[in-house]
Amino acid sequence: LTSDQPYRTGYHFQPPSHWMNGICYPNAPMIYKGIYHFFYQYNPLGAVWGNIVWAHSTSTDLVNWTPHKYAISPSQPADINGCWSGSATILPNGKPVILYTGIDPENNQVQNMAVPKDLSDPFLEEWTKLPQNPLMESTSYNCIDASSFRDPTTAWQGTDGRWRVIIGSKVNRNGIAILYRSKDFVHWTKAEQPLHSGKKTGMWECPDFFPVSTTSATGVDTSSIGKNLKYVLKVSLDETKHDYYTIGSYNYEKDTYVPDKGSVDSDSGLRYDYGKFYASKTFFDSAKNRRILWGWINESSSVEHDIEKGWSGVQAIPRNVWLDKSRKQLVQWPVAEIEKLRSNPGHLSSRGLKEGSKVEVGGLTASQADVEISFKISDFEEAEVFEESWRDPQLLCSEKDASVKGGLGPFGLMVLASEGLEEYTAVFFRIFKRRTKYVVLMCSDQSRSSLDEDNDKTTYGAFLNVDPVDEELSLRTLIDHSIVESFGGGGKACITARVYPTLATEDEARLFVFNKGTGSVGVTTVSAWSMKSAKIN
Ligand code: DQQ
Repeated sequence: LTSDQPYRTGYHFQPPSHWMNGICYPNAPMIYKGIYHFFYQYNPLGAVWGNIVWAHSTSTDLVNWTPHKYAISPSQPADINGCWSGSATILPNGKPVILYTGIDPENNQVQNMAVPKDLSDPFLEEWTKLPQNPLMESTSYNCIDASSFRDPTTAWQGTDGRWRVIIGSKVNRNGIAILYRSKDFVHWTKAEQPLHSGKKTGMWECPDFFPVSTTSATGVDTSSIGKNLKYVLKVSLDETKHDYYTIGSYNYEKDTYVPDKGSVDSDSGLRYDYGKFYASKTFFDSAKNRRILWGWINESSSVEHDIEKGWSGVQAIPRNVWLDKSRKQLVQWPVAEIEKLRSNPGHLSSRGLKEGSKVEVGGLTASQADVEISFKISDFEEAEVFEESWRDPQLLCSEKDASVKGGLGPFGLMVLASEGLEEYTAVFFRIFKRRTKYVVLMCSDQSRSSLDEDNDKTTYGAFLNVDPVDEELSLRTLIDHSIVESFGGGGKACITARVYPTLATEDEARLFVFNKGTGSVGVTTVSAWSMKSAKIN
C-alpha cells in the first residue's frame, strides 16, 4: 500500500483510512479520566470540504490513536446543515461539555451544546445534544451577521463565578470576539462589549483565549485567575489562512483583553507557525500541567491530487506551549511522548561546516525522522549587513533561497532529498549584522521539493529571536513523508511545510547538513532518529 500512498504520514495524525476522506481541523481537544480526546471536522463523503461532522479519536499518550464513531453529526434543526468547530470545557464537577457551531435550516450559524450520555464511559462515545439548542443565535437586534458567527471557545469562569465564552465574528472587515456570559452554561447573554476586536483583519475563525504563567513553563487551567498570568488571544484569519496571536492582559472587571504590543493582523501579529498551520486550538492537560496546542496542516497539492489520493489534511504533532522568558512571545515544542517513536539513531561524520559543505546524516529512514541539530558561530566576520527595508521574512527567504550563497548562511538541513539533489526541502538559517547586533532568519525553502510542478511550493520564513553570539542556534525538524515541521531556537519560531517529492520518497529519501555561506559554522550536536510509525486510527 505504501507505494501508492507515498505521502501518507507515519506518525502525524490522519483520519482512519484513505478511502474515508476528509478535511480536518482540531475541535475540542481535551483530557477526561486520563484519556485524551481529539475531535475533528470531517467530511465522510470526500477529500474536499463539506458534509461536516465531528469525527472522534482517543489516546492515552497523544501518539497512538483509536477511532470512535462520530461524536456529533447533524440531527437537530439547530445543526441540520453541518456541525462546525467548537470547544470542550471541563466543568468544576469534572463533567465535560461541548459548545459547537451548528448550521440551521436557513444556513444561519448558531451555537449549540452537547453533553456525554454516559460519564462512566471513558471513551465518551455517545453525545446528547441539548433540546434547548440553539443556545446562542445572531439576531438583527444584536447586529451580528448569521454567516459570520461561529467557533465557540473553551469557556472560563470569571471572578463573579459566571461563565464566559467568545465566538468568532466580523463587522464589515473588522474581526471581533463576541463575548457571552452565563450562570448555568445553558442560558447565555451577549455582553455589550466584545472581549476584543481588530481592524480590517476579516473574519476571526476559531478564536482561542487562555492564560499563561509568567513564572514557569507549566500550563494553567483556562479559568485560572491570578497575578502571575498573561493572556493569549489567538485568531485564525480567514483571509490569509494563518493563526495569529498577541500576548496581553485580561481585565477581569471590564471583561476586555488588551494586547501588550501589536495586533492580530498580518502586519504586526505573531504567528504560531510561519508555514502551514491553521484553525488550531489549545487545551489544558490537567494530568501533566501543560497547555497543548493542536493545529491543522492542509495540503499544498491541487484539489484533483487530493481527490486522486483520496484524503486531505493532517494534524501537526501536539505542541506544548508556554510563555517565553521575554514575555513577548510563546515557545512551542513537540510533546515529549513523541520521542518514544525514536529508533535507529543516524550519524554524521563531520563537525565543522566550511563553505560549500554538504554532509549526509546516514543510517536512518530519512522519510520518517526526527532531527535535532545545534550550530555554534564563533566568527561573525562574514555576516552581511541587514537592510532595514527587509520587513517580510517570507519574502526574504524566497529571494535568498537555499541556492543563494551568502556570508553567514544559508546553513541547515536538506531533508527529503534525492540522491542527485534533483529534489530537496531546505530548512536553514542566515545571520545578518544589524548595527551592533545580529538578526537570525529561519527559512523553509520548498522551491525544489518536488519535480511535480502541480504543487504549491511557496517558501516560508521567520525572524528568530535568538542572539547567536551568546546562544547556540538550534533546529529540530520532524520529517514525515509529506510533512516537514521545524522548530527553530528551541521552539521560538516554527515553520511547517507540505511537500510531495517524486524521487525522494520512502527509502530513497536522504538527509544532509549543509553550509552554502562563505563563513564557517560549527555543529555542536546532531541527533537524528528514524521514527517508528504510530498506531493511528
Ligand atoms: N471551518 C469550520 C468553521 C471554522 C472553519 C467549518 C475553519 O467552524 O470557522 O468546517 O477553517
